[in-house]
Amino acid sequence: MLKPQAGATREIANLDGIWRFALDHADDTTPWERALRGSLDVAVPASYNDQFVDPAIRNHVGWVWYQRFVDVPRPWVDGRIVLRFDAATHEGRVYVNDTFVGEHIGGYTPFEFDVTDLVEPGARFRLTVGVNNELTEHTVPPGHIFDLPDGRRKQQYHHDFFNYAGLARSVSLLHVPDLRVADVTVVTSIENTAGVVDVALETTGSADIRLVLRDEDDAVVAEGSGTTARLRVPDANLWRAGAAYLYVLEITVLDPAGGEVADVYTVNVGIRTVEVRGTQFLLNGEPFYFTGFGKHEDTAVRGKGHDDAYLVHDFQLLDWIGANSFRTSHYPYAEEVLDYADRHGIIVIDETSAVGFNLGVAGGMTQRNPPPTFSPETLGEKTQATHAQHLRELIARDKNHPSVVMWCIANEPAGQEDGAREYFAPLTDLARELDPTRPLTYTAWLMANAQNDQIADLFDVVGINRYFGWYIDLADLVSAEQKLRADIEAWIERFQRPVFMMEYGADTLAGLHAVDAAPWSEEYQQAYLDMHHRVFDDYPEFVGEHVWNFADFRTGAGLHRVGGNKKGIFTRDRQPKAAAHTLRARWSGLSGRK
Ligand code: GCB
Repeated sequence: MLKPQAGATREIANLDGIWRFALDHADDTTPWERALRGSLDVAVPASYNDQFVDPAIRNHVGWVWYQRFVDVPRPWVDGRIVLRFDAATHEGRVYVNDTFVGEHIGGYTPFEFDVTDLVEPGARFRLTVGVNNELTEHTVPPGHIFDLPDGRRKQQYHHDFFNYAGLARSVSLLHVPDLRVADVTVVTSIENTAGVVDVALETTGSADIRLVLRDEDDAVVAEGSGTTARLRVPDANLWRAGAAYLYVLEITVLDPAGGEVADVYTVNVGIRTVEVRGTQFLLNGEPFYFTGFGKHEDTAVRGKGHDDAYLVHDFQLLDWIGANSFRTSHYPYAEEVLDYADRHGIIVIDETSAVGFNLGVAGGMTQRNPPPTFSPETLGEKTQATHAQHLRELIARDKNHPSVVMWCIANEPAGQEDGAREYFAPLTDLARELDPTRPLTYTAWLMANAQNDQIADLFDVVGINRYFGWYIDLADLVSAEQKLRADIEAWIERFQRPVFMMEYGADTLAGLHAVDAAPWSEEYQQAYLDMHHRVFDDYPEFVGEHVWNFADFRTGAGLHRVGGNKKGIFTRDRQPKAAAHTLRARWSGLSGRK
């Protein structure tokens, strides 16, 4: 799905701002038919939970309602009018005045509806959006809802971050031409010093196509025509980590009858290649070593709301600390983040929202006698179909970003359990069919090891999340180091492919110091990281280190969660803990590890 764009043939009316807000009421089954009850207002984009002080709102399980009036610009008489939601977490239902327009399931990918026939240029309409945050056995991520005897409903889930919900990304009304670009796929390759840009286009009707590729100085470097074309850039500037170079592909759609310009759409193109060969991860044919973090979209008050200032600041911190990459744990991030990564040469591992696929874990703790994760009654065909749909939407949205070098299909599934292979094999097949150009990975949890894992060979890169020295061998880094080495060696030996530490970290309370480096102190986090780095450096098959987490973040309630997860290298308000300096010293000198 194309990102909205304003230009010669397209316009955007941004609908962010203050909307009316209400929780769902059992005695009002058609809230979209009139002004929402009550006096609550809410900011968009932002999760709704922490904007209010009422726990009944913060912990609400079910539907909430957003509403505002929208003025349709008078000049929008020709063409189509489209309502676009960058995301509604986890499910959205949209009404224009009294009419139901459509719904979308999946909390982190965009959706849109053509409302041309329902609205009138020059007039206003009432836009009501229902958003549901329920997680069940069939949603991705999964969860379970308990009906308590007193009538309350409680949401349980298996992942370790707060179930923020609402309209956390932008909403807009688009004006697009009838005859337009519907989709575009750009794949790049390198031939000696030339860049090759393969373009495949879909349009809404038959059209003549003109393609122009410009460099950063706006000079034309290649031209072409037709819905599939190969453009060649002699002496191309490659897109590299830390040194992004973006060409701009301008697609002009011409009306075949009169030759008039119907639509113009542009795409940023980074010429680069990605490949896994043996135990190496190659970027532009050269071994690449990832340094960085698993991140979250998480800030105070906004929850998962996208915020441009935090975006800029977080990338500044990545640069300051010497990180070259991050993983969009544990869901697709706002598209603005990927655009920014494209422009600044930060590498992204793009993850689906398949997290908590492990019924043996709840609230971050292992459960006794859990049910099987993969079975017809638990995560079965229905969940798999939803997962496949999420994967399609993720790849459709992000396929053209040069910063995205790998798809992460799931975080910490129960890969050691029976049924895991049957569940994942069709999904890895699907991902390869949708995008044959990018490697695949997933992250293995601590209890899935090289001996019992049933799925790692379906992927190109073995991603492991390891907490030796934290959940295992707390305060005993000597034993932790022995176990870590044994674990890594076993993965390498069995799978003979690149191994990537996707998560390692220790909860740390900023300001807590201990001369004996006791757990939770800043000294322990430093010692823990030092031990890991000593180990990583001994294995040439190791291709990356992503510390868990970039910053402290909010979680559900848990005995071991003191004001959230504190494994951040930065606090939630982005101040460095001592370990930030440890990483900065290491990563600044690491560029030439291989
Ligand atoms: C993990 C999860 C991550 C948690 C982390 C932790 O393995 O992938 O979502 O937050 O551990 O801190 O326990």
